[in-house]
Formats: sequence, C-alpha cells, structure tokens
Amino acid sequence: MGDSIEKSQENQGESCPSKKQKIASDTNKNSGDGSADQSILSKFQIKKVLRDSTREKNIFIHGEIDDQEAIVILEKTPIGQDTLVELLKDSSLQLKMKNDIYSNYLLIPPAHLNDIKTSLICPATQKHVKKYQTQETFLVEETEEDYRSITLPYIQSQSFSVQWVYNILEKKAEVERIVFEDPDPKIGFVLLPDFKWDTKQLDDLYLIAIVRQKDIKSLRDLRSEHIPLLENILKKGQEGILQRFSVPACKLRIYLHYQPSYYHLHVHFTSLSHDAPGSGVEKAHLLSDVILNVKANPTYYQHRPLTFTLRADDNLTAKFREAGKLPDC
Ligand code: M7G
Repeated sequence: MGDSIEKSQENQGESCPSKKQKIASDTNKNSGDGSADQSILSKFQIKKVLRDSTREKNIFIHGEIDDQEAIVILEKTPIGQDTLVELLKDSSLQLKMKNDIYSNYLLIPPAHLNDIKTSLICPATQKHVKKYQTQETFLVEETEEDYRSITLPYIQSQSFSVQWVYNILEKKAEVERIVFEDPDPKIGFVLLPDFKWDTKQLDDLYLIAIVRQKDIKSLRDLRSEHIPLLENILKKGQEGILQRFSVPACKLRIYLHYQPSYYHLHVHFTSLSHDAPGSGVEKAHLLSDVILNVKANPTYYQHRPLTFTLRADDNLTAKFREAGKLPDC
C-alpha cells in the first residue's frame, strides 16, 4: 500500500462520516430505514465535474466537505414497474409541446418516486479522483513477466485499500444487506448487493461475492486448488439470488474483472439485461470460463498473457509505457 494512499485512508476526516458513524449508519441505513442524513451533502463544495453521462444519467463530482476531499456520485434510478400506477395517477403534468397526435409533457412525480441514488466517498484519494474521471484508455497485453515485474509491484505499493471488504467479512458493515454467506474459511464467501445497486428494481441487479480467503488478489492468482471455491461461488451464488430475488441462473452474468480496482478476490453477479459498467470483453472474465480454463490447465492464469484497458493517467500506464508496452499510444 503506497504511503500517500494509506495515510489518506487512515486520515479519516472530522467532516466525513467517521468510521464508527459510517459503519453504524451503514448497518442502519442498509436495512432500508431510509433515515435522513442531509447535513453531510449540504457541506459539499463542488470543485470539478469528473464525468457526466446523459445516457447513463449519472454525474461524478469531485469536491470537498470542509477540508476533506470527497466524491459524490448522483444517478437517476430506473422507473420501477411497480410504481407506474401511482406515478401516472399522482404526478403533476406540464404540457411542453403539442402537434397533431404528438405531445411532450414534463411529469413531476411525488417526492418518494423521484429519488436520486447518491454515493459518497469521503475522504477520497487522488486515485479515486482518477478512477471516476473521463479519460482516454489504451489496450495493453500483460505477459507473465509483465505481471511479475510491473503489475505486482504496482499492486503491492499503490492499490486501493480493501478495508471495506474486511468490514463486510468481519460483520462491521453492510451486515443487514447480506444475501447469502458461506462461513467456510477455504471455500466460503459473502454475497451482497454491490455499491452500485440500490436494490430497488431487478433490471439493474448487481451483487458481489467476496471470498473469505484474504490472499487471493485477482484472476492471476487462481489455480487448480481454487476450483472448489470458484464452483461453490457459482453454485451457491446462483441459488442465493434465485431464492432472494427469483432471478434464475440463465438471467445472470457472473464474472471477474481483470484488472480489478480492489485486489481481494470477488465475483460480480449482474442481470443479463443490464449493461453494467465493466462487463465488456476487455475487462470481464466469465466465472464459468475461468473454472474451465483452470480445470484444463492448473496454471492457466499464471502463464497466459491477459489483455485489459489502462487509463491515460494511471500510474500503471506509465509503468507499461516505460517498459515499451504502449509503443504507439
Ligand atoms: P472491481 O472489479 O474491483 O472494481 O469491483 P470496479 O468494478 O469498481 O472497477 C469492485 C466492486 O465492489 C465494484 O462493483 C464496486 O461497486 C463494489 N464496491 C466498492 N466498494 C467500495 C463497495 C462497498 O463499500 N460496498 C459494496 N457492497 N460494494 C462495493
């Protein structure tokens, strides 16, 4: 863990929700009591819009809360089918344009049908700012040797803190959100809604399975000894989602990211109909394929070149560039 990042993570600011408060409020709020916490965002001073997508209807804002760096992510949520009757009946309507059989209105829904999913990262590091900033990306092929000499030292010195993962595994945060857990220290995991999913509708269903073993960083570390773990996640994760959300396995996209942002092994479960960020071929590796590859060759992921994208001002990009791996970019 790099000094600056580690310090910044440790330097939990007075103004951000404190670790204790955050964890306590996570367990309360995540249980869905919807309690109000308006004071925190009223102090947010906007410094820069990092990304703004009209298509995805979200905006990523860098700012400060008192003197603490912070990132706020606002996202319009999908319209739930179960709210349609109330939405059409109880909203007010303003006519914007009418021509022949065509007309446009502005529909102003009741407040409880007009929410915006809001995420806060505070204190945020420079690395968080870079993660959410719109940037040019490059495709790079990482060989076994590149992993050993470039990526691994980078992971060991500069990756994001995985404290949030340990909080989940140790039941210090998001306890009420757990959908399924297997306590086995070798093949066990915790399945819960991803940070990106507000759990209001199934259209954008997104859960993650976090493994209990702490020493598996990513896909690169997977070998035949991990097959029981991977099969367990696949089977019990599917069963857990079927039981809780009635979504069958054939409607799920189950995959790992390479490179991930957080180097503690976890598996993404998203709705097949949801075009989730990071589900493209340059980043997502289907869990079922991963299992087959490791079964066919126990050290497949240690030896095989892996291709992924790098962001222009990522420090890892600079390292690959120095090694001559991005000659034309
Ligand atoms: P990744 O592949 O390491 O990173 O996935 P990326 O997809 O962000 O590039 C980590 C996953 O964990 C992402 O889908 C995050 O949205 C999710 N996640 C991150 N944090 C900090 C949390 C958290 O505190 N709680 C939960 N439930 N999910 C998180």
